[in-house]
Amino acid sequence: MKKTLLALAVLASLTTTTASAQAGAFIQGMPMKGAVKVGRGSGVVTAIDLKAAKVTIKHGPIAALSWPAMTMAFTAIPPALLKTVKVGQRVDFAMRMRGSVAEVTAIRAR
Ligand SMILES: [Cu+2]
Repeated sequence: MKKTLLALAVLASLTTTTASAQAGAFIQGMPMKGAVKVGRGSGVVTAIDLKAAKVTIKHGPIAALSWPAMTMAFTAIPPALLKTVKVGQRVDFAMRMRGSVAEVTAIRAR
């Protein structure tokens, strides 16, 4: 939790005034129960489930979360993100772990 707050504080301090206000709202919107960790990764999309709003990515290591390379499913927030990528594409993405739920919050083809 300490690490998360520090990461969010750093994030907020790096943004402009407007973005900083948005980051504040983002933080306030987070449930206080369970740690939220944010990170960035890249990999290849191996599956997209529009109905479940999930994307499976074979991703490389994600340093911010001390994750090794793996293949896993993320929930897309918002689900419309999934309309911008296709199976087989190499992508860069931003993600967060909210408790045990992995979410992709931005994704784009490389
Ligand atoms: Cu993973």
